[in-house]
Amino acid sequence: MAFSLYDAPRCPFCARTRIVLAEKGVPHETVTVDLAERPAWLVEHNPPDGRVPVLDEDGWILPESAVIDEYLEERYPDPPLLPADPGERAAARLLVFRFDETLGDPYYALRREDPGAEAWLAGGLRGLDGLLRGAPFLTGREFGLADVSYLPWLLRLRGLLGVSLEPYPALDRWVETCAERPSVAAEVETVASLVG
Ligand SMILES: N[C@@H](CCC(=O)N[C@@H](CS)C(=O)NCC(=O)O)C(=O)O
Repeated sequence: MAFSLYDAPRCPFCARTRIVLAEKGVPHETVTVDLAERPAWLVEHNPPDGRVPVLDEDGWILPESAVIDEYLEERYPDPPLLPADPGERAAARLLVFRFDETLGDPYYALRREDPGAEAWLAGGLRGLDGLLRGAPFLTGREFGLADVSYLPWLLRLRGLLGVSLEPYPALDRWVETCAERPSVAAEVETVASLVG
């Protein structure tokens, strides 16, 4: 079996899948896509917009970062990125499910410079900070899919949009702890390469 990841370095959804592939050590080829000139074959693979990431396994196509990451988790259960306990797994999945309203929507509002975006984002960051006061990781006791699902945006807030995480000490500490993992350190470097 051979995996290809259709990928764009600047895309935080792709970063989710890059982190999971790295954590699990899954051999794969990366096909870098120019999002400004999206190839027609990508639109055919993932209609209607040709969004990335897309995973291609010997011609079988799977889009949607959260779905790809769960697929990889089931396909390569070791090392696990979801807790063993069903309730803890559900709690991690709930965070992934609520990503848009918690962080994604205010993040993109800030990027568009929408009125009220800063306060909206601050509310989301406070919520995440509160969760991380009660547990070392968003996935619970160990690093996992909920952490993977939020980290790429936190790295971009910090590295590209100049948002300080200092007002959110537990969140700030969590980013630093996660960045010690090679899979996330690679993403810190990717974000640094996007500056300018
Ligand atoms: N729900 C999708 C979102 C993927 C997505 O929006 N990717 C962006 C790049 S970050 C994209 O391809 N956007 C279309 C565009 O830039 O035209 C996922 O989780 O994979």
